[in-house]
Amino acid sequence: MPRALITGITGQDGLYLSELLLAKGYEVYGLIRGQNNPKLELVRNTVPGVKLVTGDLTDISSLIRALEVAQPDEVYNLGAISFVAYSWENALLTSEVTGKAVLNILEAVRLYSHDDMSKVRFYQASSSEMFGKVQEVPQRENTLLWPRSPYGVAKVFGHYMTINYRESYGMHASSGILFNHESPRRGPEFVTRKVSQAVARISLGLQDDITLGNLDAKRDWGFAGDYVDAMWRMLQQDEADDYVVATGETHSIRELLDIAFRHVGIDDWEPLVKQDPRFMRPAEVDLLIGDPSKAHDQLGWERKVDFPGLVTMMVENDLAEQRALNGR
Ligand code: NDP
Ligand code: GDR
Repeated sequence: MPRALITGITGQDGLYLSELLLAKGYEVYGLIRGQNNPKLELVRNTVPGVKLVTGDLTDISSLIRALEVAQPDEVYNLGAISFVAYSWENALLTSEVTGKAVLNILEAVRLYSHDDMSKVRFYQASSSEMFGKVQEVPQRENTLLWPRSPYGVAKVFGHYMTINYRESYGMHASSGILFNHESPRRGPEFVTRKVSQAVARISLGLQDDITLGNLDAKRDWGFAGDYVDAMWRMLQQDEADDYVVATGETHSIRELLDIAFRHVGIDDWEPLVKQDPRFMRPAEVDLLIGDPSKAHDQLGWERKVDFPGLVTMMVENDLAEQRALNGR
């Protein structure tokens, strides 16, 4: 039975990846931080087969201990401070957790493996946020990186450190440059979930309007359930490498609003959307669109859910959730 250790087990991707690996017959361990993590019950209820081990990415001794407990064949490093807007207000913390801690886990894997680099395969959750200021459209594995947020800069560090461990020590370390991926499990701070929750509540008469920031930014949005499959495929290759995972389509926040509101029968939605500079970013990533050709050709990866399918899935989920919460 193959064994995997996942950091970021309480997050959106941690849950989907756990489900995928459990279904494939893996013994799955999840790193969980804090003495009383509020998401512990969520993990236990959603993926009861996962074994939990405490640890924090900023504490290398806890990572070595987690590796000794899990004895994994594969390590998926999904843990991070992942909210871009938060990263300006907490830049040093983001650098520690999203950036420097990647080195902690790479080093922990190296020490645990006693330089036997066939022992563990490693996945790093890199991000399209590393592309930042548009240099090339669509963005590919070798597009120049020009990050526009402390989060993006931290991810660049983790990305190159992963490449460096592959080149320096021969570690089977792959970096997935994943474009935005969403789901009903997305945190409510991210724009897709903020919109799907608000649209559900507005249509049920529980909320009057929604306040957002920049409506013109464009993102290449896919479904998280499809994207974790690409992570797994990367670690099944003979050689480690870096891959862009994206849909190859881009949509603005306005298009997201249009599909979500129309799904609940509201065509004239503009009066319901307010803008507030509070939700604008000091530096914006205006346009993201990825070229997933390499992942298609070498990993045989395909996305299954398209953009309208994703938005309606999220709105339907929030309608059901809000009805249950509010007895409607
Ligand atoms: P989430 O924000 O949903 O989950 C982040 C996870 O990181 C949580 O489980 C959180 O645990 C954990 N974490 C935070 N700080 C620490 C720490 N100090 N030690 C250990 N764990 C910690 O993110 P997603 O699931 O959406 O994303 C997974 C990864 O992929 C992240 O690295 C993200 O940056 C990256 N990524 C995501 C994309 C997306 O569109 N979703 C696109 C590209 C990259 P806790 O509950 O304890 O806070
Ligand atoms: P992003 O996702 O920054 O791309 O990072 P987010 O959903 O936060 O923002 C997407 C775009 O929407 C604009 N926007 C708003 N965003 C939020 N959160 N709230 C608002 O009210 C709002 N109004 C407009 C933003 O300005 C931005 O342009 C996500 C995270 O999952 C990262 O961890 C991951 O690396 C990248 O995707 C790829």
